[in-house]
Amino acid sequence: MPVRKMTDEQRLFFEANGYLVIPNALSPEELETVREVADRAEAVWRADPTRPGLRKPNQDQIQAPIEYDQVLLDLLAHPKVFPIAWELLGDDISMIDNDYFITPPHSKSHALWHHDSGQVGIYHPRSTLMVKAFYLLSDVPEGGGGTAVIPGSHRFQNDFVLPQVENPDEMPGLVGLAYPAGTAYLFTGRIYHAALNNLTDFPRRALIYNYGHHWMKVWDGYAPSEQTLSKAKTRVMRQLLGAGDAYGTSLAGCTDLEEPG
Ligand SMILES: O=C(O)CCC(=O)C(=O)O
Repeated sequence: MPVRKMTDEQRLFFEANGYLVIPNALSPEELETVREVADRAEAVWRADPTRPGLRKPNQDQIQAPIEYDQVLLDLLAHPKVFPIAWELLGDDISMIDNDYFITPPHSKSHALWHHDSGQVGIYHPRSTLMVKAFYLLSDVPEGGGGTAVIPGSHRFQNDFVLPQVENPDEMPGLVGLAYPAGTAYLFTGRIYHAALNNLTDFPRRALIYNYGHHWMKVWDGYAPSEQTLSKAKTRVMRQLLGAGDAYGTSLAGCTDLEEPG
């Protein structure tokens, strides 16, 4: 049976806006499991300051959560979300980086307005170099430190000058991605996005999986370990973890996320 990818409504929405929201991407049972393993990963990371990531007053970044647990690795190919990134990027999709972000209560933005992909020599308004998928592990209300995007800004010309705002919450036209835990959203790396201030009493928790093309280098510090690579048993997962020739590897003809690799 073919892998179900995007509906026409989703294709149109993404094409026009540059992002897409998947309500209830994680079932209540999945959410509970993912939260448990994310908590365990966080405890291991906090107990060992040599583990990679950022420890800042406005952001804890547990780098490469796929290294901590099979469940966090499996999310990279989640059947409700990964096929969408696959359709958007094409058959040469691969993982570029992955993170677990915790935004402390009452903290200022850790990411002002930016694009993720700005490679030279590319006509960005027509290109999709990266697609990032977020899984919310906590409810994110308005003012809760969530991501915001400027819809349609992935099509802005390369020389477009964004208004300069000191406070990212004040960008005209922004759309805040404030949703309940279990929601996933994806956006193209070319859309202007930011993390807003967390004005609430609660941390914001999100897992982030960034996809690009197989011929792109993995972001520094995110190359999977040999141990993680050895856990990749499917064709999809092996490609996502970078196995295979940079230019000749493809998911063309793959109709089953579980096809052995
Ligand atoms: O934390 C967020 O919501 C935004 C993070 C961000 O800007 C990014 O992943 O590029």
